[in-house]
Amino acid sequence: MTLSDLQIASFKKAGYISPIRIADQTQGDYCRDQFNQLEAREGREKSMIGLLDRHMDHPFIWELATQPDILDCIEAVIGPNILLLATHFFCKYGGSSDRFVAWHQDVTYWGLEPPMAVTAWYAVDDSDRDNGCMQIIPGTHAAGIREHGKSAQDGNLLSINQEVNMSPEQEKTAVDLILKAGEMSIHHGLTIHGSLPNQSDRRRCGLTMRYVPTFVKQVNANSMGIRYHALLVRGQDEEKHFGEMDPPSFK
Ligand SMILES: O=C(O)CCC(=O)C(=O)O
Repeated sequence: MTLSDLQIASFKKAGYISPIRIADQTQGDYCRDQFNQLEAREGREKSMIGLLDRHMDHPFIWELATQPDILDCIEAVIGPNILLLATHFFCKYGGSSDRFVAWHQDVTYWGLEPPMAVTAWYAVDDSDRDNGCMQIIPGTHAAGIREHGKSAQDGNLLSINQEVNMSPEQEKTAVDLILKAGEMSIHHGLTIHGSLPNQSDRRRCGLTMRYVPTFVKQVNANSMGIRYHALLVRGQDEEKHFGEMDPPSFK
């Protein structure tokens, strides 16, 4: 798959690209069915934000994170040598849930040097305004790392309740990333984004896949005290900043 010049230019200027179709109906249904099984085993509470790096024990996640079409898009924006840093589900249930994701930048608390990463957000379910799709503030990646405080609102799904303050004027420029199941968006690690509570009676689940070029190092543990086990998913890793991890084996 190739991104158009227009899409790449939009990533550079606005800090995101959306939507990009990745899976057809059958593949999308398969992925949702696999997630449903994982959710049934792990329970809803954990499925909201507690399913981290399950590409190591679930082939459907590994297959998605290494799918050539996704890696082609990632290569177009970060170059040919690519590490999969992490995967993480963000799942918000319908009903009266107050769970939301406060405005933030991804790389602020990841301990990376340079602070550079790209996220592919794959829609397991249809994701729209009603069920709390992701929102981004275009162009915010260009201003570097912003200071984050703590959210005053209950229900923030982020690891340390972080939030970057946005003025009402800035919030007015937010764009809804409306995706059908099987589509994805890509955002720059400095682009400010978040999502509102799910006000529908439908689940909204997305799989985030985080990628970095091989020249990026982790110089500090992330906000959860974790050192990443990054895996080479395309190209060459001459720097070996994350060591040499074997890819998962599902035999
Ligand atoms: O899925 C969401 O609502 C937010 C995702 C997010 O914050 C991220 O990709 O870092």
